[in-house]
Amino acid sequence: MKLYMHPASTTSRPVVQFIAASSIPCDLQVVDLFSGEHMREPYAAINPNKMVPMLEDGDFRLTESSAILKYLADKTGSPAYPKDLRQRARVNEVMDWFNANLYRDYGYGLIYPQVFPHHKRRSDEAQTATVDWGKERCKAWLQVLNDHVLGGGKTYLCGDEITIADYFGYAILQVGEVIRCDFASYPNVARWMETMRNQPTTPEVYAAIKGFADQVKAQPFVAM
Ligand SMILES: N[C@@H](CCC(=O)N[C@@H](CS)C(=O)NCC(=O)O)C(=O)O
Repeated sequence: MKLYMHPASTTSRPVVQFIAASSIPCDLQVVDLFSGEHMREPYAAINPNKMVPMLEDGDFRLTESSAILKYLADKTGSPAYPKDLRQRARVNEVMDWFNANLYRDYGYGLIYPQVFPHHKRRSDEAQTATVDWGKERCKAWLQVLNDHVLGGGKTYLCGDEITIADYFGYAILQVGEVIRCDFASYPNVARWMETMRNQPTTPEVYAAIKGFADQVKAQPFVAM
């Protein structure tokens, strides 16, 4: 198998970390997002989304980080994607929650417009409104994550065992380190982030984004 990815890509990281943590035999092929390799042939022809990650397993190609995690977990019989109907439904629910709810307001509302020039709004007024809206929405999502998803003393998002939802959710929330988000007001979230930060595979998989955070550490940001 081959995973087309980039180390600086939020959505590549959970897949790369799951592959590393589960010792899944899979080649990692970097698609250079910075030089626009994903927009050119041959990559653009095999992935019309022109995005990473994409998995290739023989003649089967799969995009969407969440779907790739589920495929790899099923293919390898990983306990990180439980077979029990309700446990699996919970993992699916949490992954969809991160993807559809938190990521929209946190990534595309609060963080990316401040960090990436092509996400910045055209006027100061629109930029401020976007970032403020994102921050307000994130307060509500983080409270849900803290009180409900991670409530009841759970170690991981779906119980006491790590699941693919943890790799997925951590990759999304960790991006906030670039704008220096502080989760102290959400103690269950802060504790879970620390648990994920301490996974043996985290330092290597997250090295590129940490390097980027260092590069922008003097820039002022609106953060949580
Ligand atoms: N929903 C997709 C999103 C993939 C995505 O946004 N990939 C970004 C990197 S994190 C990308 O390839 N961006 C290239 C571009 O927008 O030009 C997934 O979860 O895999």
